[in-house]
Amino acid sequence: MAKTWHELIQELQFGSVLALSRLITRVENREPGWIDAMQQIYPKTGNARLIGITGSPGTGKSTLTGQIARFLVSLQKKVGIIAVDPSSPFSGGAILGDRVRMTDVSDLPDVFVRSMATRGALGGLNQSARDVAKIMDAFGKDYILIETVGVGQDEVEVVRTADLVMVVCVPGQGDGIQAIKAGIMEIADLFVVNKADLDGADQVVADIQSMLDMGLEITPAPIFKTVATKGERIDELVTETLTLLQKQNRKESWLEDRTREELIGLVSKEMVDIVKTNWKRNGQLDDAVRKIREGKSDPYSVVQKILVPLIDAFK
Ligand SMILES: Nc1nc2c(ncn2[C@@H]2O[C@H](COP(=O)(O)OP(=O)(O)OP(=O)(O)O)[C@@H](O)[C@H]2O)c(=O)[nH]1
Ligand SMILES: [Mg+2]
Repeated sequence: MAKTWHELIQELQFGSVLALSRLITRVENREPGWIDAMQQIYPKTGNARLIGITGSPGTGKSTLTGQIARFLVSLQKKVGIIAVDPSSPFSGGAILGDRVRMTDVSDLPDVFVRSMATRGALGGLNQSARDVAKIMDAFGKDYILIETVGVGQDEVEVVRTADLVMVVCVPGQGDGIQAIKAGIMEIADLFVVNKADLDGADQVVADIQSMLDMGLEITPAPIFKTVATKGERIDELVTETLTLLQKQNRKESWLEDRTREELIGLVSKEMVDIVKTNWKRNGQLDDAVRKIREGKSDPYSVVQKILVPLIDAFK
């Protein structure tokens, strides 16, 4: 017999990693009852801080994430890692790559690693990542590291909602700084120039610095040179991260915006799902399509018909 939501949530609170893993899967799959479950989980959240780690592909984000986790564990902190993988869950390659590089980390007690595919997240990438983070939070994680490639809009959205955002750059990537400029620069609370063992790291620091100098920030984001593979300067990076988090750089208005966006996102998704499910069940979708094709109706009239009762409900 499969466990009930209630049983899993109880086990989650007793520290069962298996329950944590199962709850995440069920919520990700939007199994019936998931909203009720999240409702019960929500009051147990609020302790964990979310750290977004983003940057171009191959900049060493996973290696860095692993090192940060390791350092946090040495400070007796409990860590969750969400690795958002750009490849499909079925292509395997990149996910396996992440698993391999993070194996030593996930073997550490108090570190829980979860990979998520960019595509195919039933609740949308951003919402699914937030759900996963909340379940980890309720489990008792102190810090949740979210790694995403900073290329697509969806991936940037995911880290944008974190309490602190690290942008990872490397030397020798001609487009390194160029890639950062496109939308990610503004969301960085902290810059990491990783692979500082390679030539040109100081140039990258200088490039970022000059970009920051052009900005209007009163306190520009600090820049750290690291060598993730050797764990160099990870201690300083984490210490500064924790200091920044303690100062709470997010304003109440920002937090309100985040809540507002989440609410609107959830409602739109759920409403569309309800309409789709019912349409399919009662055959109205096929009906409408046929009528439109036969020229007996049009998409606007169909939409209007659905919206009227909704609008009435809000009167
Ligand atoms: N020389 C050098 N190589 C590094 C450093 N950090 C990571 N690497 C190497 O860079 C490669 C990519 O590292 P990952 O940690 O997988 O990078 P990533 O940004 O997570 O990659 P994607 O998730 O595929 O975008 C690996 O071969 C690492 O060993 C570093 O500080 N110096
Ligand atoms: Mg990675």
